[in-house]
Amino acid sequence: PPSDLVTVGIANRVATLTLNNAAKRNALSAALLDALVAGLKSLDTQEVRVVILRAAAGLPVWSAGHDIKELPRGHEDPLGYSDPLEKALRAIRELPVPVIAMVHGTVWGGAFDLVLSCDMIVADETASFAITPVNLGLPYNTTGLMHFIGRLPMNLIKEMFFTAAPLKAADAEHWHIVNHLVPSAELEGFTRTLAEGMTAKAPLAVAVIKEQLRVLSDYQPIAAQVFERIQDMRRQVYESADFQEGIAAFLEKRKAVFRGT
Ligand code: KGA
Repeated sequence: PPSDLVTVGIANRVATLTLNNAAKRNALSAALLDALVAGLKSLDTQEVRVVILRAAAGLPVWSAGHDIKELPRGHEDPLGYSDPLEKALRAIRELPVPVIAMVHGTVWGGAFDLVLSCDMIVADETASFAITPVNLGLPYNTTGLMHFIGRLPMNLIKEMFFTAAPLKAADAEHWHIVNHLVPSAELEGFTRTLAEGMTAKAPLAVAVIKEQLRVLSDYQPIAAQVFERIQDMRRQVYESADFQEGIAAFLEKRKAVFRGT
């Protein structure tokens, strides 16, 4: 059934998917992500040649990231393969047409992974980007880290992950996180022009180049033992008292006190 959490509009072969839950700051709940994936799957990619992913007009928060209330409370991988966020990231990355993230406002946690999983980002001066698992005591997943490694320099990744501090729009432009930084008043027009410029290009070539870039940038052979060691280290983190504390602190609207246990 259509959901009002994500609306879909199509004009001139460009589909616009709009995250539309202002009250919850577009937190990436299972319901919102399922609606996003359903919206993407509903597109006829013969007809639609480009997708724009945006938040509803004027919201100061583009998305608050993973719905923290829906994170499993310990003893379960918080970002497992079947997590709704992971499914949505794959749906965007595997979609055979370009997806442009149009960003007005602040982007948090898993929502940063979401916009980085789009093929390009256009933002305005209100945009900022933060990756925040260390505020929650959450061990980020390996696939997610691969998304960052494929896109950003290692020193920036480390600064962003270790500080959880939002990166301002100008710095995001400096680090090539955004393809274009444009004034707020021009954001929609600029993004639409960029999208429409791709709609007449050869769709088979576009689709296969997108898929080649995905497969090549994801390609990272890793020994089974190494992967299992990383998973075991992650398990110790999501089973820790600190992870419980991180989530509890968010729910109780207070600062977390981490003890390293
Ligand atoms: N999950 C669940 N609910 C959220 C939420 C989230 N990520 N962010 C906001 N909400 C809810 C919040 O509980 C409140 O609900 C409402 O949205 C408005 O939030 O009305 P209620 O029921 O109390 P708030 O905080 O009042 O809005 P604000 O003052 O405008 O502040 C907006 C921000 C975005 C600054 C603030 O809400 C915030 O800091 N949110 C958490 C941002 C964050 O750390 N996200 C990362 C989530 O982790 C994540 O994605 C992963 C996987 N990670 O980092 O590894």
